Amino acid sequence: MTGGACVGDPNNDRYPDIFFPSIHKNGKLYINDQNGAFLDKSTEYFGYDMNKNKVNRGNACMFFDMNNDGYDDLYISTVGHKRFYFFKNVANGTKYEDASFTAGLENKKNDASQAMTAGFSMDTADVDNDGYLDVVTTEWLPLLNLSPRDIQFGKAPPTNSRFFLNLRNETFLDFTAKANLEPSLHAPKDLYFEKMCDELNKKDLQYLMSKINEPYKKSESSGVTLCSKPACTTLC
Ligand SMILES: [Ca+2]
Ligand SMILES: [Ca+2]
Ligand SMILES: [Ca+2]
Repeated sequence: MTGGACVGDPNNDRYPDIFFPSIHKNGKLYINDQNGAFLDKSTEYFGYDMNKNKVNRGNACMFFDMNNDGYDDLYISTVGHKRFYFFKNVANGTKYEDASFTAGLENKKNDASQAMTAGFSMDTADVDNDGYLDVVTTEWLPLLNLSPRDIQFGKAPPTNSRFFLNLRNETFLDFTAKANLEPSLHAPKDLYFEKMCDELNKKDLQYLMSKINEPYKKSESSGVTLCSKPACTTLC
């Protein structure tokens, strides 16, 4: 899915809750009342005035527990904005605080390029088997951010397609290049959907992608081992 709602359990009561991102408004969090209904708890969790756009240009979203405290944290990709949003779950599952920059998940565009985000789907998996979930994000049109001069000199695109390694201290490291996942100038455009998995349980990463009107397929760089020694010795 390129964008849309996500399901998680931010209050850790074992009843699934729903977040709906919004391009033009803040997005809404509905908490399961355990009786077949969902209650809009956006203001309580985010503390924002719904009439003011605090979370701009939301597109896709994903709940995942980045620090294994039992409470799902929330990541939101954006389109046509300067950054993504990452919300840390605090106060025993009753509030979210914007931890985008402290966690290293702001996924900003290259400041010099004046480029805007084009974030699409995201996924999470424990790629290095350290017990902490890692994150992959994708971008709709990675080459939009390049000037003709950038392309001429082969500059790597400052794309929102990133792989973030969880450093187990509530921060993430952009590990895209070291994981051999940096989109190249010849990378497929319109990369819409990704999935990380370990289908053969070989403790490595298969990186799956699809393009418009093409079937879901495994990328040529499948089987990237992210924590082979010695590359990750100091990081994992
Ligand atoms: Ca719940
Ligand atoms: Ca958490
Ligand atoms: Ca991990």
